[in-house]
Parts: sequence; C-alpha cells; structure tokens
Amino acid sequence: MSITKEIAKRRTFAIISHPDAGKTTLTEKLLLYGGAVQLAGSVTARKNQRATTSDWMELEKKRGISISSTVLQFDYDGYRINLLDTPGHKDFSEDTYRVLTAVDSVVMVIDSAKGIEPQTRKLFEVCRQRGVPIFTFMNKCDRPMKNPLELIDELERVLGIGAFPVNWPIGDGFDFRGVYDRQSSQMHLFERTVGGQYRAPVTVGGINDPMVRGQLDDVTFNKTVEELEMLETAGEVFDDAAVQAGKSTPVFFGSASNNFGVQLLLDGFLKHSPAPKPRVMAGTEISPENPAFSGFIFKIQANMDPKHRDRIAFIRVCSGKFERDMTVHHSRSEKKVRLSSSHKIFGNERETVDEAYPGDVIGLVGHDSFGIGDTLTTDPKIVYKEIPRFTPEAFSYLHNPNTAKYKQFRQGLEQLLQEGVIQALYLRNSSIKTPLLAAVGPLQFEVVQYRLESEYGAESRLEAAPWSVVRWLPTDIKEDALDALSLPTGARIAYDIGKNPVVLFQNEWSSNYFTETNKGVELSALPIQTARE
Ligand SMILES: Nc1nc2c(ncn2[C@@H]2O[C@H](COP(=O)(O)OP(=O)(O)OP(=O)(O)O)[C@@H](O)[C@H]2O)c(=O)[nH]1
Ligand SMILES: [Mg+2]
Repeated sequence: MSITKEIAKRRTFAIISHPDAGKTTLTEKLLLYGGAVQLAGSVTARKNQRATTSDWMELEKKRGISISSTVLQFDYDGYRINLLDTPGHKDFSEDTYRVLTAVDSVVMVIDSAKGIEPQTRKLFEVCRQRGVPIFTFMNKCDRPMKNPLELIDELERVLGIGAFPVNWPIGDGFDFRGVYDRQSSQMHLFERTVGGQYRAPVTVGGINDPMVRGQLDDVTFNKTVEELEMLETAGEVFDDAAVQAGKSTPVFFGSASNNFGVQLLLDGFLKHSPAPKPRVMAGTEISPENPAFSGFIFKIQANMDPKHRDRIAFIRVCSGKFERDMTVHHSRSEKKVRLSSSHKIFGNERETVDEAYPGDVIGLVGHDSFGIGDTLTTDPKIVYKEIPRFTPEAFSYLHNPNTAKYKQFRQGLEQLLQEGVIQALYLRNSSIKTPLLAAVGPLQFEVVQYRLESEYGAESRLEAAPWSVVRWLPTDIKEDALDALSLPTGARIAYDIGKNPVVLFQNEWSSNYFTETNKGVELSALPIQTARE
C-alpha cells in the first residue's frame, strides 16, 4: 500500500474533558464497538467485573480516576485508530496538554447534567488555539439532564463555536430510550444490558415506523418530534469545512455506561475527522508524505509492565515511514540511534511493531537518553518544538526517611522526573540535598509518593516548602548579576531542570515587590522552553 493510503486510514485523537464526565468509560465503549475488546470493563469494577483497559495503573483503579494518559491502537472498519484517553483532573493537565500536541482531533465529553465545566473550557481553548477539530459527546443522558437545546446553546455561547447536533436524544433520565440520527432520519432505540458489558441491542426505524412508535410513550415521542422540528426550522446544515477548521463541532448524544449512541459516535467521528495533516516546524510545513521519517516524543512512562520494568518513550510519527531497526538522528544528543525495540501499544499491553506511518503512536524501549519533546528523524533539519511546559504552583521537599533505601529513592525519583510526572528545582547556593519538587497541582505529589513506593520500594516523606509562586529570570543573566539581585524576604533563587534561573516567592505580592525593586530585570511567568548550557 502506498504511504498516501496508509496516512488516509489513520485517525489519531484524544478524549478530553473535566474530571468524571466519562472519558475512560467512553474509551472502553469505543473499544467494545471497535471490536478491540470483547467485554467492556468498568471504572469502578466490582467483583467478577473487569477494570477498563485504559485505567490500568493501580492507583487509578483504587481511586476511580485517571492519573495518566493511555494510548490504545486498534483497527476498525478499514481505519487504524490511535486513541488517547486523558486524565481530566487539572493537577495532571501537563500530561493532557502534551497529548494534545500529538493528536489530529479530539472528542470532548460533556456531562449532560452539568454542561460545560471549567476544565473542559480550558482544554477547549488549547484545541482552538491549535485549530484542532472538536467532536462533542453529550454523555450521561440516562440521568436527569439539561434541556438538549440549552446544551447546544451553551456550546455556542460559552465556547463561541458553532454546534451541529448530528443526533438527538429521545427522552432522558430513566426514560432515555435512544437517539435520532438526523443524517439518516432514523430512530435508534436501545435496550440496557447488565453493567453495559455488551453492545446494547438496538431497534432502528423511521420516525413513523409502528415498531418504533410502539416503543415510545406519547410524551417522549411528542417532545422529540417537536424538538426535531425546531432544529429543522433553524435550518443549519452540517458544515464539514467549519468542522475541519475547528469552528464548528458535531454533537452526539448518548450514554457511555449504557452503550447508547456509541456506535453512531464512532462511525460519525471516523467519517468526518481528519487524517494526519502537515506539521509546522519553525515556520515551515512538514507534510506527512515527506520522504524523511520524523516524529517527536510526547510521553514517557516507566514500569508499565511489572515483568519488564523498563521505560517506554511514546513517539507520534509525523512524516515518512518508520521501520524497525532504522537509524535516526536524535535531536537532544545530536547522535545517531538505532530503533530496534518498537511497539504497538494497547493500554499496558505491547506488541512488536515493524513499521508505522504518520499518525501512529508507537512505544520505543531501551533509550535512556530520550526525553519528552525530543525529535527523532532521518532528516536532522527537522526539529519539532511542540511540548508545552507549565508553571508550577505547589512546592514541596521530598525526604528519604530510610537511608538503607537511598539508591531506590534516587533511582525512582530520577525516573519519575524524566517521565515528567513532576518538575524539580535546584536551590542556588544550597547545601540541602533534598530535592525540591514543583507541581502544577498537589495530587502530583501523591502520585510521586505512591509510585516510588509501589514501583521502587522506596518510602518518602513530604515537607511543604514556603513558596507558592515561581518566576523565570532572563536566560542571559550572569551569575554575578544574580548575586546583585535584591530579594524580598523569603524569596530564593533556584534553577529549573534546563539550568534556567528562577525566583521562588512566598506570594504574588512578593513577586510584584521584586519587580519594583529590581528595575530592568524582567520576570516571566511562563517556563523558559530551552535549556541553558
Ligand atoms: N449514569 C451514567 N454514569 C456514567 C456514564 N458514563 C460514565 N459514567 C460514570 O461516571 C463516573 C466517571 O467515569 P469515568 O469514565 O471514570 O470519567 P473520566 O472522565 O474518565 O474521569 P477522569 O479520567 O478521572 O477525569 C464513573 O462512575 C462512571 O461509571 C453514563 O453514561 N451514565
Ligand atoms: Mg478517565
């Protein structure tokens, strides 16, 4: 098959939203309908029920929330799908935002009882800035929900985007019966299955089909017909170009836990979502058909398989063809490396892969020098600069209470830092050996401690550090200029992982005071992206 055909069949997308809207549940159901699992697991798996493929980490199962993004590659209906489930909690947003750099479109999940929640709104903004096409799934229609017309209006009003309902809910809450597909003018009435483990049996028919009519009470039927008429009079048409440009979102209604509307979402999404497009690199476009292989690492995860205890670097292929054993240029080390251990990833399962094409996410094992953001390519002129970094807002020292386990502690922490689970800062002129951890949110500390213990057998103790604000100093500032700075009480100079100097402040006020007393020294609230030598 030609590379053009291979590219055309790739669909690489992330599922995003505010916590608890049902991303992981929907992911599992897409796997069920996509034929990648035979029996759907559940996020809150009880006895004799399996857990979801996506939330495979121990802590995720325990807490019932997603902590880390998951890659799932599978084939369905002629497509090769690379699906990425993301955590919704804002403390893990670094991971989620990195994933957004690696996908070509997103499915935004909304809890129909709640409408657009704050984290969804933030993620939406990032997608809009990147021009990523957005598909919307209005989930949990099996619960008392907001009026669907209001939900559509909310999308348009709050997000300032066009919204086109592709299907429409029939009833809601306990009386939620299914959805009306506006493209084929067919009613899809579903039956619930125990625990939603299997596909929901469905009856499909026209709106006046006696079989369909016989299954609906008058109130539900009349309400649906009325709403559909209102939509028709509004006269909006599905605008593919607007969807591709991220200016309009196709909206699907359903219930992930009950499997209602999942098939329609999957098929509708595949039909209208984009295949991999050119990537912009320093102002020039790199087409996926470019003969040079290129891609960038957007995620690193260690210990995914307790049997192997190794680390996987996830790379998104952007151009050319990947072949196992090929030799590529590694941007960070500027060295040539041979990629011999490449894998197709499905949750925490892996399988050797011999070739991959633009859009694919593959896992590379055995390269300790690979870091998040690195480019791998056969054309050293290609260097992607995609990965965003975040300003930490929580700071803590991490102590090792057990000197006998010093090695495990050091090793584990080093590994987790390389994964980007958390950031670290190094205080200037300090004799303290305890690392200062810097997080976007405090749940990250918990994950570090839990993983140190479960994956490296190392205990740890947190001690709150007195700062809450970090600001970057100009990168070209000299060491003696650092000595000359006038620091407010409690402020300290430190270095980030790229050796860029920062100032830690107790509060915003203190940082403003610094700006007034150190005229000409500009502080940046955003991390400096490049490393200083
Ligand atoms: N009633 C109802 N509950 C649902 C539905 N879909 C998901 N849930 C429940 O909502 C809760 C959260 O679901 P998850 O799939 O873990 O949500 P998530 O968006 O992945 O959450 P995070 O990854 O932690 O942000 C779970 O208890 C699900 O069983 C649905 O269609 N109806
Ligand atoms: Mg989840």
